[in-house]
Amino acid sequence: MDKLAKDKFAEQYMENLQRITLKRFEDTSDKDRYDALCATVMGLVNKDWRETKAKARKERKAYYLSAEFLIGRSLGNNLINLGIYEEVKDLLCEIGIDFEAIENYEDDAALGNGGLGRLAACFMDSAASQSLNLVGYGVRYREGIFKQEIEKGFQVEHGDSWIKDGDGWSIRVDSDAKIVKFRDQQVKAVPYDMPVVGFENGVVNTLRLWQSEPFEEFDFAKFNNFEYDQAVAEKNRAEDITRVLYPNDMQRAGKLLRLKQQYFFCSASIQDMVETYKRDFPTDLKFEEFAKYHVIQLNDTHPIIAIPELIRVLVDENGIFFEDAVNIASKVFAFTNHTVLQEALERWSEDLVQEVSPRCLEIIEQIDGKLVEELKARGFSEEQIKPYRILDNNTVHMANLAIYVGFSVNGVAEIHSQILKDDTFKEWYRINPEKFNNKTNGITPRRWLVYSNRELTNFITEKLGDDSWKTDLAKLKGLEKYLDDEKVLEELWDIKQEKKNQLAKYILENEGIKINPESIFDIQIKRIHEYKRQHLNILHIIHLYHKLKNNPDLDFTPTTFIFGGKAAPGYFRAKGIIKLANEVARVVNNDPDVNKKMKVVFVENYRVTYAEKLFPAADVSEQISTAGKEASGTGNMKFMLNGAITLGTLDGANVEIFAEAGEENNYRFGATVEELAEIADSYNPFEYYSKDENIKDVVDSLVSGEFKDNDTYYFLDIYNELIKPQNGNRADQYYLLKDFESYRQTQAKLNKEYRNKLEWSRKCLKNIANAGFFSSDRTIVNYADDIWKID
Ligand code: T68
Repeated sequence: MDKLAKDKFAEQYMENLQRITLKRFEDTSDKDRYDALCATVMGLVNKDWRETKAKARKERKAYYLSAEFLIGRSLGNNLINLGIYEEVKDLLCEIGIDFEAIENYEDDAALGNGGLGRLAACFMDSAASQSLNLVGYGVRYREGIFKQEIEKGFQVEHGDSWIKDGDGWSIRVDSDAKIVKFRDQQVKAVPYDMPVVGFENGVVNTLRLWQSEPFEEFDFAKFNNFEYDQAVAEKNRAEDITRVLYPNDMQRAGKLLRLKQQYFFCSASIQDMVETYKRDFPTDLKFEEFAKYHVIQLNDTHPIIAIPELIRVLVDENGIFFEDAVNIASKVFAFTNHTVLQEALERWSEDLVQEVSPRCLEIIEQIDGKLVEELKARGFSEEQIKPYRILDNNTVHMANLAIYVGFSVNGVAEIHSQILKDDTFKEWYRINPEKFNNKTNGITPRRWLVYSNRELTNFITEKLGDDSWKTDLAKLKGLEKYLDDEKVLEELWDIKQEKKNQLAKYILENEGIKINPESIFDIQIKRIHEYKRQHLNILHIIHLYHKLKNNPDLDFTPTTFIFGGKAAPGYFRAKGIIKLANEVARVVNNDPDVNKKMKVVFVENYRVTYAEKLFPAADVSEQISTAGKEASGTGNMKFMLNGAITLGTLDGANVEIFAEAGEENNYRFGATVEELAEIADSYNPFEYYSKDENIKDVVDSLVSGEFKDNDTYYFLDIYNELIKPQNGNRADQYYLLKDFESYRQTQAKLNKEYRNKLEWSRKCLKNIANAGFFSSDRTIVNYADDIWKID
């Protein structure tokens, strides 16, 4: 910003502040000041936004359909991408405004559960920064993911009405509202557009989130007829559709309202595309050319209902033949899978689809009929056709629908994409190998490094000589020339120490726990799930605790174990894991025999904004899922980019992290996918329990009374799962006991090696230097080149 721009910004800001509040400057609140800043930034991006839109008109575009966008805060990110963060901060400081207080005023836009939703947000940032024509379509939930409170060690959920005081980052576009018709209800879908600011490139793309509203604002006929309750009920029924985000990741909801949400935003988005197409190409409209201008990426199974919806709109509203409509759809849709867990792959009962959109069900039946015919013609028997069926047993298999109609199916890391071909979708791979491809996930370096770790950002820019790495992350490789430079390695260590000091201060303020900033920061932050094995980490902590208790002089580098994450409200065992972490923390932290050497912290309400403080401060990144279960992971990449060492299994993108940075610069442990497949039928966790004293000791501690679960049976449940076969399933579904010893040894090795500061710092640098591949800029360009064919 030059002087002129700065003055203009200041002037605009004061003008906005006055326009919004009618108050004297001294009387304005943090909220007033925050609102004025939003308005000023929105004013600043307005022109680029309009111009980006105008330029993209009549051009081929990609559309990212996602039920979730986990955005977090926008203020800092937008200022960074506009290239004016520091200037604006200084400027506000000059007029006596506490910038940090203003930043903290903003609520997270937490419209997602975890990795899948955050990936969508990173993709939007990267597409804009790479000047790609990508439009995001999603749902404007009034309540995002619940706020987590920890009470007596238990998770308690609270509502997250993030827009109750307004939303400075959206523009409501009434003129683009759509009508969405359900079998028994019509609602208005009103778009709220959010600007997606590219990094210092003048591009501003659009994220369009739909809000459900009553078709008629208020039924006065009913009201006047003394049917007041019913008039209100109708309004509520419409608003219910986008009232709240479903908080279960990895578990299909199977609820009518959830399918309604999906159909709601898909129908509105499809109508939007078709209408815009007709407006932009008014003469000799050829729908055969629709696919020339549109490609739609389906983020998991949630938006797959968009396929029959597009066909419905083409056939019923535009007079296209069914066959032609399917043909168009087959060139438009591409599908991304994010999990191999069967319980997450969506299947809807026919009744539910019928209740939401009878016409879509009819179209699905027709598509299924076409599929069966084709396979029969290829000589498939009834039995052989079964796994392909879109409609089977009165159930609609969403993934099958997308794979059959779509032209592309991708997994999100190499190993995951391989498992899709070998296992999850092996039948499809046999007949359509050409549809299958991999797109390894990535993260945006702007939010996850430039914004959240300014110290490391400055270090990198200084060492590389310029800051072009911010949009070309492969350039980090240039840092390798400092691998043997002791001064630089010490500098890097000091930066990590500074971030750890900052986190320690924040944790003291927010969790009331004092931690030693010089200890190893060992961090596991992600949704709580058995397959992610937070309880493996906890069992190992119990093991260490017992060891230290027995031998206070044990040679052990002091370590702080940090956890964060939410459990789905209905997931009993995940909630038990949270209670266990908190209970172990209580016991350990209050034990003067050990608490100089180890501490355990479960941070409350882990979210994007907390993550921004945690990743930069980590020494050890816990990525310990059962091999074959974590599709990719993206937290692993955020840790790596911020100079943490991965302690992980050969799972998801860990495999690629080890390959890029070198296994010798990380800590790999545990069984591989192949090893687990081999023992799947013979594995007996009880043997591990009875033969390994360490294992027996920690497993027994779950029920010995040492840790108290307030008679909830949470700990007994975990104990049982580990060693008692249950309803036909063997115990220890996720191979904790199998991997325990390997994990213990690797932890011990790491704990020792941390003391060699230079060697450790060298590993950190090696990881940072090789994190370039994990930029979502690379990922999004891969999508654009291979799948979307947009430049
Ligand atoms: C995650 N999936 C994968 N799902 O678990 C993770 N599910 O390995 C991967 O890195 C990430 O996707 C991005 O590809 C999820 O986060 C959900 O959040 C989810 C939400 C609703 C329903 C099902």
